[in-house]
Amino acid sequence: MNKFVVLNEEVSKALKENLPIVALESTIISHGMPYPQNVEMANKVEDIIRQNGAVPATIAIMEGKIKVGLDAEDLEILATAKDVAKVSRRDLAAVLSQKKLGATTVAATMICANLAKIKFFVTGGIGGVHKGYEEFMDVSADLEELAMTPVTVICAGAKSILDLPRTLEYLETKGVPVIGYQTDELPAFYTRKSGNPLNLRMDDVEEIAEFIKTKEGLGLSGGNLIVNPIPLEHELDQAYINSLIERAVEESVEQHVTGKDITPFLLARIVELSDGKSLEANLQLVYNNAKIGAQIALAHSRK
Ligand code: PSU
Ligand code: MN
Repeated sequence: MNKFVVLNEEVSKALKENLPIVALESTIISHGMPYPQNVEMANKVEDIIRQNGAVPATIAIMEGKIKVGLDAEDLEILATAKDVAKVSRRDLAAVLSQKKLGATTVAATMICANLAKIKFFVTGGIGGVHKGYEEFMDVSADLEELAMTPVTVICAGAKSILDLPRTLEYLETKGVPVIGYQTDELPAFYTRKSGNPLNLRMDDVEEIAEFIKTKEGLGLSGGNLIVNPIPLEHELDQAYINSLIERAVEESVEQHVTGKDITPFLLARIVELSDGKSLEANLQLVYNNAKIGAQIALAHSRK
């Protein structure tokens, strides 16, 4: 094992016994949701993964180590501390060497999961190509990571804070399979549809597990993206949420928010503008992803 990686007992035992393991990110806790819903989510998502037959491994940077598998106290710290660094690929070595507290994005969580030999990772949504790309050239490092690192990411698509058609084009160029779970189009996080068709659809977890085994058998590098629509009963109205998103994006431009602060700014603003409705949808889609992600990891481990 890499010398920076520290496993907790549950994850260490699962690795030795070849049990299915599902990684979880910590940026969603520290920078993606307000307290106390963030820590409630972090605990509940782990329980859902256990209930569905896999072992959860939430990942964060603490005291110069990559902690894989956190305890309740770690989760509380990540949920409440004011000085948590948002760690993407660029930031990983610096936050480790300076022994800062860091929450990992999708990109950094994929890197750390791969170092710990974990193949599955559940989250809410990935980063992507931002709106206004022509001017700002803002593309999340999550997309490059999906191109490189052999981890399967289960999410609810990407938010329409992003330029979804360009995000799909980027993933196609980089050779990342994007598989719709029981859907023909890219879900847009708060809504089941986005109007962007996918070329791959799979309707059950066995089929997805078989696909992953096949890709492993080919020795192809890079990750996979499984997009799982938010459950119907929790979906938000498309016109409603998109108008709030547009307003939040306009405010981010007016206030000159840049770089890694853009995504957290937009997420927090959408929660405020929607009076918490977006947060409730966000929680529900993460729980749904945890269920499907654990089932995929379990099906894969049985093959
Ligand atoms: N989208 C969400 N919630 C989140 C994020 C994205 O709906 O918490 C976080 C994830 O950690 C993702 C990161 O990897 O934001 C992307 O940030 P950036 O666009 O700066 O790469
Ligand atoms: Mn960015």
